Amino acid sequence: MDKPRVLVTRAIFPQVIANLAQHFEVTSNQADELWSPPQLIEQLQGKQGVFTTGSERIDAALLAACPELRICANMAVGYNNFDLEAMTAAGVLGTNAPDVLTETTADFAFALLLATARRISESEHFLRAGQWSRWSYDLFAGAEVHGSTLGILGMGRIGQAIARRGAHGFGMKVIYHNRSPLDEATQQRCAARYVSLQGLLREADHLVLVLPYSGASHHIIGAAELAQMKPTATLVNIARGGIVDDAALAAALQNRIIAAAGLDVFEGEPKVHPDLLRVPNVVLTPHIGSATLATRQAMAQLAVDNLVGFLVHGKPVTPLNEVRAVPDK
Ligand code: 8YV
Repeated sequence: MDKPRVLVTRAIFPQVIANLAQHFEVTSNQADELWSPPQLIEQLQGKQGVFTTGSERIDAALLAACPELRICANMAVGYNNFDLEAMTAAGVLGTNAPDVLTETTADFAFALLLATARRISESEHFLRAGQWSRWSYDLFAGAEVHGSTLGILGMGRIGQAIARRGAHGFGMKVIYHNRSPLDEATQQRCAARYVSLQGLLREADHLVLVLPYSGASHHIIGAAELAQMKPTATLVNIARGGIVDDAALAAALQNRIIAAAGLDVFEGEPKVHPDLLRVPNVVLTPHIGSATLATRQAMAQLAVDNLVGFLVHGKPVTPLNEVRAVPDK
């Protein structure tokens, strides 16, 4: 029997291609060309599976043009690039890559929080520019992290891992808002208290955004929400661009409505709102929250395991929707 055919949309660890090649006829993109939607459709012709990153949009138009496609395996925990409803309707499975990146991403949230609160990027730019001539009592004086109030919007696995670091590592008071409160045992493990969104905005010294992007979370932090935060507060977004209204945030940073922000994700990335590039009190990183080699390897391997699990054994590891297993289709 012919091997199923799988497309890998972006450059990836050579070992991943080798692992896939044991089970599939693989078309890879090790040249890392950026394909337009029509180019992606063209590449997908005759393929049963696709290894995607968070950047490729899988929607009804693509699915209609790729009738042989059975599974899209995302090398990302977030899957807002998938129209899951359209995928289910088309009988196409979606899988994501949860758990393997939780602790690494929570580490990064703290790195960004600390860099933002303690003004690390801003002060390094100052030093590199040769502007450091003497010590002074308030030189890059920032906000306290230990003992402060950590607010978390979105209390899934990564939010909880951030809460544990804040409460047990930095002695922070942790408050959170989520669609629904956590069960009592989980809440205790995180030493976290559920509050309303308004309470979160008003009480947090450092607010970290870790919620999935959807129509409901689009611009959930805009000018009105920023105005409710403390003028000394910092905002950290490691979730998705579009959750924050970047233009409103740049204005709030410029006008010192809040003290500082740390952003790993942007609306329309890799483009960054030009006003954010102009304000000094923001730390900007290029979507590297999960970027350690070990974690990226684990995420990629989970996508491989999902492709093999589904297309070869009829049983994916981390499915997002329910579709009939391949042999029955
Ligand atoms: C990925 C992420 O690096 O997992 C996610 O949801 O945002 C990142 O860890 C990115 O989506 C590329 O796949």
